[in-house]
Amino acid sequence: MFVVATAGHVDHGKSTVVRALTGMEPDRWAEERRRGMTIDLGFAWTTLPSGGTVAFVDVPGHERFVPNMLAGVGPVPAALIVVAADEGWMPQSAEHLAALDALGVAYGLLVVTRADLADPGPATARARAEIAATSLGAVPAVAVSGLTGAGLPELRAALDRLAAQLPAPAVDDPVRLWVDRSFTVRGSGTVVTGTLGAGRLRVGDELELAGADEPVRVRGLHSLGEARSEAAAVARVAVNLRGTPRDRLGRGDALLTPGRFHHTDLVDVRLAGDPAADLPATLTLHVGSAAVPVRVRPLGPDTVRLRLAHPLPLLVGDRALLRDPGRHHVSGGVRVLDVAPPPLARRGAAAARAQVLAELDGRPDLAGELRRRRLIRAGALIRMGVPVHGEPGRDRPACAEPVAGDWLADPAYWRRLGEQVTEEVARYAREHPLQPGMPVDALRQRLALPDRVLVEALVRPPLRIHSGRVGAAGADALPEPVAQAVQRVRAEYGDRPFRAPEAGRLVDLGLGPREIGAAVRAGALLRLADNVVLLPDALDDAVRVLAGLPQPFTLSAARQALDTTRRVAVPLLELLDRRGATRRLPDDARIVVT
Ligand SMILES: Nc1nc2c(ncn2[C@@H]2O[C@H](COP(=O)(O)OP(=O)(O)OP(=O)(O)O)[C@@H](O)[C@H]2O)c(=O)[nH]1
Ligand SMILES: [Mg+2]
Repeated sequence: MFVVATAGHVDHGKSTVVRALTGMEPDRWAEERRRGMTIDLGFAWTTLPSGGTVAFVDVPGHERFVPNMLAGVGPVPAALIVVAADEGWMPQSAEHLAALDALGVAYGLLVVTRADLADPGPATARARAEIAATSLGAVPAVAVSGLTGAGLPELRAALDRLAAQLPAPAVDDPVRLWVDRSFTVRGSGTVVTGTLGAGRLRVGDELELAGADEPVRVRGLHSLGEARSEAAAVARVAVNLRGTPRDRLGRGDALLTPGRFHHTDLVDVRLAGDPAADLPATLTLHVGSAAVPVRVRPLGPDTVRLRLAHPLPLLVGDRALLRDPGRHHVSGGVRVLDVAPPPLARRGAAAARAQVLAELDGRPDLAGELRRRRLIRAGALIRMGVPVHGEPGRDRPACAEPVAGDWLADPAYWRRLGEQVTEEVARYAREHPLQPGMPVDALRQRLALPDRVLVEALVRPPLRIHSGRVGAAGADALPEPVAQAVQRVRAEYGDRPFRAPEAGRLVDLGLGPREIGAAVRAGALLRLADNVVLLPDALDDAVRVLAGLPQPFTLSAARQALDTTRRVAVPLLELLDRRGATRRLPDDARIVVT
């Protein structure tokens, strides 16, 4: 199937030619048929001589309904430009063509209708000249009469040739179905329709709906009036949604493959063509079937920042159109350069941003994004429309390799971070000589990194992470001054291991509360109570000595056997009790547990 939208001035015969080709009525509303005028989008389809199917999105020509026209052509990559032989080129011929040009529509046909009423030659020549100057370029032209049927076989053949030219649809891309219609079917609930330009839909799929917390589920699927279990792009589809009230969505909403689109209300864009210097400060942005008021902030000669009245799922490279609804004027096309641009808070930030944008062309560029953003999750880039595996057919660039988790980094920035880690850890060691290394989280904050796994990935030998701290390998050994103090304790008390230094003696040895804390954390001293410390091997030695006593033994017997004082013996035995090495009996005597 391929989908083509009509375009052209009011009453030039768009609906008539669609009706003649398909035998279907594109004007769905009684009011449209009564007034003989299309108001909203119409849908019809037919089989071509080749056996292929063409589906039409028939648009209104009246200037009042240009927003409806734009919702129809927005997601459709081919156009049937209709001009009446007897009226020739008219204002909405021009406005519709400007819209197709702004959206970059590159495939189309010129149909000169009402050829029974006037010589189609002049209208054809003028229209071809106008069209040739746009993204459509030179297009084939067919003269037809809806009245006599003349030219219809030629038009069918021309549609077949157009279909053959269209690029193959990207059926594996994520789905972004712009809703052009929503209604309720009794017994089935909410149904939305749209032109599926890429990807595929299946019954049972879960889709994301902007602004909704819960995913929506595809309950049923129709294409060209028939129920399907699956529809692949390009296709007109009607999607029945399970449990989604009709007032939750309508034209301009999009159903999305979950997790694949970034919803943004701020974009930097390039204006196509020769941008008018006096672009109004507020305009309407048309993209897909959506129309959203935007505030325009000029940045560079052909770049502007758009603040959207509500967020849309936009990708880098998207084409859209700006229109001045007051002046009935298509201001021009835009190409999305950045869907997550930085705020412009500082003085001169706008000028600097303009320079950055001057280098961008809307083609997603992984290395460039990483250079500008320095560090970003792969998922976030994918949601902006930037493939993280490099270009198909090209070597995967080194920067496509995550540095940690799903984080991607600009290689130069990552190298600088590695150097900073060494500097920060050395500085921390100087400022906190008693700490066994820099806490990982302190380092993360110091480097302004958003995720701890990044710090972990940046720590390389000789640095290492031990107990949540970054230090030189072996630095969980003691800071130098403490190590020396412990050494002195060992020299002095090694042969009477249960004699704890008195408080004054500890100070003489260089062991204040902070030093004792550092030594205890590092396992170099054992703290029994405030200011009561032993060498760490004392515990095992004590158990050995106590096991040699007649069991059970009293506190006093233990004190004598260990050659120590109550000051040490009481907390030491309590510690051994807690560790289960000794057990205290009801009469306060103890036994060694074997
Ligand atoms: N004689 C003659 N009349 C035609 C032909 N095509 C359309 N008409 C008449 O022109 C009028 C407008 O035709 P439509 O098909 O409704 O035009 P349209 O472009 O769809 O109009 P809008 O949707 O309102 O923009 C109708 O009265 C048609 O009968 C034709 O080939 N020959
Ligand atoms: Mg019509």
